[in-house]
Amino acid sequence: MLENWRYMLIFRSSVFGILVIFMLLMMGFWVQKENVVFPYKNEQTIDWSKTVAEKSKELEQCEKKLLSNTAENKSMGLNTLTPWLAPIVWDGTYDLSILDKQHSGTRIGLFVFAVKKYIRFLQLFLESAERYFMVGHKVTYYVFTDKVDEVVKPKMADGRILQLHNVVADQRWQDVSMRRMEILTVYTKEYMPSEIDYLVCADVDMVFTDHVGVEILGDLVATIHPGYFLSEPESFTYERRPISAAYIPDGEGDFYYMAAFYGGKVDEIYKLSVACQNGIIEDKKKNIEAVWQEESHLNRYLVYNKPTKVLSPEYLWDTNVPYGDLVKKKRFVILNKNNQEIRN
Ligand code: 4GW
Ligand code: MN
Repeated sequence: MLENWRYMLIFRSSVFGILVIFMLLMMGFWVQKENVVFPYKNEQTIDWSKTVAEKSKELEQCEKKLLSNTAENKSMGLNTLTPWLAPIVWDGTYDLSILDKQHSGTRIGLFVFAVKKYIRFLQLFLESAERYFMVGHKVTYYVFTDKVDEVVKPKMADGRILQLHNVVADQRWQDVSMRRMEILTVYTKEYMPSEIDYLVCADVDMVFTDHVGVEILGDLVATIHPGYFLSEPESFTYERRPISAAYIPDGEGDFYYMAAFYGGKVDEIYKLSVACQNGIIEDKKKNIEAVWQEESHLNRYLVYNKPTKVLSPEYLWDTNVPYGDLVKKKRFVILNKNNQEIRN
């Protein structure tokens, strides 16, 4: 008897359950029909073109990354981060208003040699720097020349200082170029620590053509050579002779940096210049010279002392090299010089 009751109860509750499910399903159909469940169906669809436009900056960077990741072009030169996660500065990768505030009060040095016939480049270099280099910040120009009397002082903004220094004019141009390292070892130790926070070293046969500001500052900063930003490391023109102090073995090295624009904290440039100068002296003792003089020693140093920031070829452009369309801003441009005319 008791068993029967139990079956009756189970049977009844199952029938009841099925009925409830059936009713819910019917309600569902009704509700959907009345457009209550999906009321947003009639609302506006997303305007993707607008979203895409807003994201254009990000996409530009993605585009660069995609380009650099294709099979035929594994070059790292278009990335925005190095493999050791240092930023590679391209237009659009930094917020200048934040950085300018962070650097209010920062003192920046610009080191340049204008020896012998290269004095002719100095005026344009300085005038363009007044227009584009670290505008609104404290700047000291450290100009080294054998012709102090011939220097034309540009009209300078407040907070900017021009220091003129005499330097010997080496006979060989290679020595003129390398002499810069020796002078750096002295000034970054003796004078600059009390005068500036960061030092930027530049070639003089150049002109600033667009903004170059505090976004380039970092502990140790170097610029990718415009002729090699798409190249594979095997084709970098590092010093490949093991006998040289600038030797870099195959398989090592990340970028080919150009010695025409690099910088960092004064003590970092002190360490860099001492290492490079020692390499130059070692090579001289062996009666050899690195393939690209101090640029080779600089590249060697930067393989084993990774820069904390890398500048894209926007910061060192050469109008004679291809793929300029990948480099939207050309901020610091190499002058086309008449080699015959300026040769010493
Ligand atoms: C060939 O006769 C010369 S002269 C190659 C360099 C010379 C030179 C270089 C010079 O007579 N005086 C001088 O002050 N320099 C400095 O070294 C100057 O700051 C110049 O920008 C830097 C490197 O030389 P560069 O610009 O000729 O090197 P590249 O061709 O690699 O940019
Ligand atoms: Mn140059």
